[in-house]
Amino acid sequence: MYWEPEKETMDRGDLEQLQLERLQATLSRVYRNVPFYRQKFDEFGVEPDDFRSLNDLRKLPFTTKEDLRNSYPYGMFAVPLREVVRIHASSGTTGTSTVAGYTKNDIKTWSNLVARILTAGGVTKDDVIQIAFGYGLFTGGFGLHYGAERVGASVIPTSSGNTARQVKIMQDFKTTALICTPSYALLLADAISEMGINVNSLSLRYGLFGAEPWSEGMRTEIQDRLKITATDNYGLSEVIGPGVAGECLERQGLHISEDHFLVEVVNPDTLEPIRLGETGEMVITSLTKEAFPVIRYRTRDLARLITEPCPCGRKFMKMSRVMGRSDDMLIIKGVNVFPSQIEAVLFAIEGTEPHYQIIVDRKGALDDVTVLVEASETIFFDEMKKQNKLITLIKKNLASELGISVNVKLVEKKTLERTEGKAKRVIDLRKL
Ligand code: DLL
Repeated sequence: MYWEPEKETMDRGDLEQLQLERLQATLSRVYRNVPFYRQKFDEFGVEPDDFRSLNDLRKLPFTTKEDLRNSYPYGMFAVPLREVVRIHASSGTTGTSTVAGYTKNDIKTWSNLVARILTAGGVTKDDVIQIAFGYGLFTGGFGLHYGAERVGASVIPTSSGNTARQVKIMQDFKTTALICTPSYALLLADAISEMGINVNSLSLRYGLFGAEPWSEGMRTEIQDRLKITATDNYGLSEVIGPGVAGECLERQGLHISEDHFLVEVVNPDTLEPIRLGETGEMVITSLTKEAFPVIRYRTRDLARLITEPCPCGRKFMKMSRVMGRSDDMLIIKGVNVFPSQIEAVLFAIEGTEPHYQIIVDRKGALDDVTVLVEASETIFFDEMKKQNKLITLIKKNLASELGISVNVKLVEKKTLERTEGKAKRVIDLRKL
């Protein structure tokens, strides 16, 4: 089922024509209204009229998070503040936060884009949707909320936290679709079993998860434990929030709403375009946003584009799941390692709980990595011999996946910190 069939199944040629028209309009708008972009155009000796094909976009430089921070709070807005009806901001945990503004039209567009993703993930107006993303400056709660209302579903804005209450509401209000981060979905699954509730007695059918990286193993775990079909959706506040891309029920990659976002994939070191289908950093240009357009925004997210046609009939190109952020990549003994690779190994091993943390430290000149894994109760209270056997197995599988050896430590169930939002997988003591 499609939300906007005429757009989602658009012929490639028509789509590229639409993208070009919208790109030209966006470029003229930012040239006229955003001093930062006008300066870049001037510096690179180009004018809005010089963009005759989609490839011409390469005449412009990239925009970075740093650029957005330098224009804090409203410097990148392309409309006067009186036309802005909503303001969100990123958390700013790694520096000044970035601020996103929306006009009335932007909110309409955004709701539609989220409605597409919800529909692709199996949700209809007959669903009762529990939104357990934080409502506030974070785009997750409000973004999904407006999209869910647009679909016409019954929306329960529980926001994040208060896990026992979430479960009670899920039970009493007969929630059919759950929306939150994948790590919070697992925490809810734990709470459901601890409260002695049989998951089959709940009405849950679909889960739409996003806002953080997760592995196929984690999807299997969530689907098995909550008895739902779980899809992945992607977005970022600088680009619009949730609604940039989302999986259909095939669950083989996330359809990008290409009529609103132009995606390039570049080598994060050289910034050169890479061959179609290879993994690189996603760079996104907004094609319809009014208040806060972004041109060639470097997301830092690593993924690859999938061009094979999807059996669902949508024509939009897909992106693979995000394997991690280029700034999350660990370089251990000279080898590049992503937390998601470690997660994939752990989830395939019997006897471990789906909770882990990666501690990176420096011993002398060398990086030293310890993976803390929660062991299931039976293993933990078992004889040392069994525990050691499990540790050896995890180490062996990690070494063969990563190509380097890391330390592994089993910890008791529930010792690692749980989050209601985005999980913190890596603790880097080198930076502390
Ligand atoms: O997380 C927007 C969002 C909300 C997306 C709810 C989906 C659902 P930010 O807080 O600005 O916005 O964080 C954006 O989160 O650059 C990625 O690194 C990461 N991220 C988002 N979705 C996914 C995903 C929201 N499905 C940053 N898989 C992005 C992996 C994701 N990483």
